[in-house]
Amino acid sequence: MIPLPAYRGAEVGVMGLGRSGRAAAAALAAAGAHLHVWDDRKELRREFGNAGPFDPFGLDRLVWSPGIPHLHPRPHPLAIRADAAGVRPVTDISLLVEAMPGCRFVGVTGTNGKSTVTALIGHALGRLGVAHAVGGNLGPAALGLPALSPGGVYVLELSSYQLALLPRPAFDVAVLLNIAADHLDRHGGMHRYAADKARIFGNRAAAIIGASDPWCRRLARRLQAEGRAVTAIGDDGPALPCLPGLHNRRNAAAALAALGALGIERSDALEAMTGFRGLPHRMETVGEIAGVRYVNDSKATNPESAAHALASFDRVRWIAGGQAKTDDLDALQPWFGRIAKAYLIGASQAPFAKALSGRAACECLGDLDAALAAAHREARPGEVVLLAPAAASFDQWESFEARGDAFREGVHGLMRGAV
Ligand code: UMA
Repeated sequence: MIPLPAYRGAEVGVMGLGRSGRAAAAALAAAGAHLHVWDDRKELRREFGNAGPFDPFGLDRLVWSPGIPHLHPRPHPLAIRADAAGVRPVTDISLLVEAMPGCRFVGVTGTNGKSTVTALIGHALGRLGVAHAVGGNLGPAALGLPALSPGGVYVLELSSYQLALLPRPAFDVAVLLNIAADHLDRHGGMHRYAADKARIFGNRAAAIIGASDPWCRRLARRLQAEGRAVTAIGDDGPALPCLPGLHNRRNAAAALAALGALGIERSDALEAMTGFRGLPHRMETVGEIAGVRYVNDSKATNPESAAHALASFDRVRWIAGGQAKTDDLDALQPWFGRIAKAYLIGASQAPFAKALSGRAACECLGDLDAALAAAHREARPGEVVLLAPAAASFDQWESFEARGDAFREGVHGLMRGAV
């Protein structure tokens, strides 16, 4: 837990009692702050012994959970009251950065790949014996991380929600991997989303930026025009055994650049990165049956991310669909030729079938079990059965993790049956 002595006796509000709010409340209570907590779920308020109304007026600080809208699509009523009271909501990230001034901070964001890059940097620092902690959007929450001695490195995955609430520069090294349409309702459109992502650079961080999309390229040019040193991430990153695909070479290049910005020699960083086993639900090979590989990329919740997955294999039995962020599958256009057949599921199966019509063979199967069974039946040796839904999971699952777990269990069941 992060010590917060500056908050002893302060009046601090904590809005939202999920993972980040709970960690913040625990750290603030341990510091001796006067806590005022709120969550729209009554049972959570009760758990914290708070029965009364929540008034932002007079608060010294208001710690705001990232998932609660403070501007778009509509500000939460308490955000409006906080604004009227002159109290600006911040996230737990700000409190962590203020509390650990002797440490170094690496921030990693991007629409896709940020968890992998965050974990890869953390893995390499561990292999190199550098004191570090990894968390943020990836979890654990910022204020639940251990307190590091001066010189230690916090590697934080940052969501656009967290960045939108960041009042001032926070990071020594900032990585922006890519920008594609996502969470647009929460940011009020693509320009605002890109601007919120750009907040990661502040006015001093060593800037590492992907070069594969126009939003990032434009931002890199702007930072260079301001005289900032910018490292552009190309396609020439190292190929790590557990990270297949071109996009993962870019992810590895970004991690390498971040380690370089921390002063680590390239050869040491490269050696430390090998042995990284990847994260679950991200291009995770879960089994092989009769020459067919089964890959769980349940985290591919938008078409751009699914395109990276399709690009990684020559011939794919593609399981896709769910709660679509868009019915437009044009981001996948270059890779339609790699689809042996698409097995469509969930709420978006009909619009996805329409988008694929005349471009790739497809069938609407309804749910994951039926799609996996059909793909397994029809796959030929050398092909890959790939779960990369290009859509969120919430129409049929609690989370992308639950969806990926079900896929993995299904494959393991097929493997047992195949023995
Ligand atoms: N709540 C309200 N009013 C609302 C909305 C929510 O009171 O209008 C309350 C809920 O009842 C709940 C709490 O707020 O009790 C949830 O807060 P939260 O949504 O901020 O979620 P946390 O549990 O605090 O988790 C957050 C991140 N969640 C989001 O940004 C949505 C977690 O990222 C992160 O791991 C965690 O902090 C620790 O830092 C998850 C995520 O889905 C992985 N992130 C999104 C993504 O990756 O796409 C951005």
